[in-house]
Amino acid sequence: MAMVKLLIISALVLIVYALTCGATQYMVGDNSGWDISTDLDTWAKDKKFLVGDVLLFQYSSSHSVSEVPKENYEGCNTTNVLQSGSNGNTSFVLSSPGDRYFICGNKLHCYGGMKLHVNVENDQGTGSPVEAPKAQPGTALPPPNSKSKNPDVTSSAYFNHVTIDYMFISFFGFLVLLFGVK
Ligand SMILES: *[C@@H]1O[C@H](CO)[C@@H](O)[C@H](O)[C@H]1NC(C)=O
Ligand SMILES: *[C@@H]1O[C@H](CO)[C@@H](O)[C@H](O)[C@H]1NC(C)=O
Ligand SMILES: [Cu+2]
Repeated sequence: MAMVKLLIISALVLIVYALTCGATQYMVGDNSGWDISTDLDTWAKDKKFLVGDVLLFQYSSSHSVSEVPKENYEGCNTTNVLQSGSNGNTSFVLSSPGDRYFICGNKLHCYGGMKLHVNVENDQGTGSPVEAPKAQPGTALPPPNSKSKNPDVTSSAYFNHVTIDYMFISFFGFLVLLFGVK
């Protein structure tokens, strides 16, 4: 009996490990979504964004979302948009470390606080499905460099798949542990 308990605990640990190792998809603003009424600073404050994570923006038709360089973020300036979406469901892959800046395409909303800045960190853990650029351990994060970013918006489905694969493999291992050892 004790052996079975041990196996179950090991399997659970494995599942949790697999879940935390996969890329995370963050729903911006959680249930409030990407909205003028959402306190986005507070939402972002307690989160650690890692390379490979995905930001999913969901919003009503009066809004849009644009990624802009830092210079344009402060003044809600949409002249130099890196990438944007307006269909109500837009995801951005955080494909490299550094700062990323998002604003609503409606300037007044942006002035009202509908803007989001996240700092993306290198994933120090193992098993990340994303090939993060190999920085020397112990050195500071590279300075933000928006020019070198090449986020691929369409690849977010791939990251979801990877996470689901991890879950599946873990669950399969769990079953093998439960029924294979008697
Ligand atoms: C907006 O940014 C562009 C450069 O991206 C700059 O030329 C322009 O002057 C800015 N507009 C305002 C109103 O600051
Ligand atoms: C919104 O986008 C996410 C990620 O791209 C996707 O998983 C989800 O199915 C989409 N939802 C809708 C309602 O289109
Ligand atoms: Cu808006």
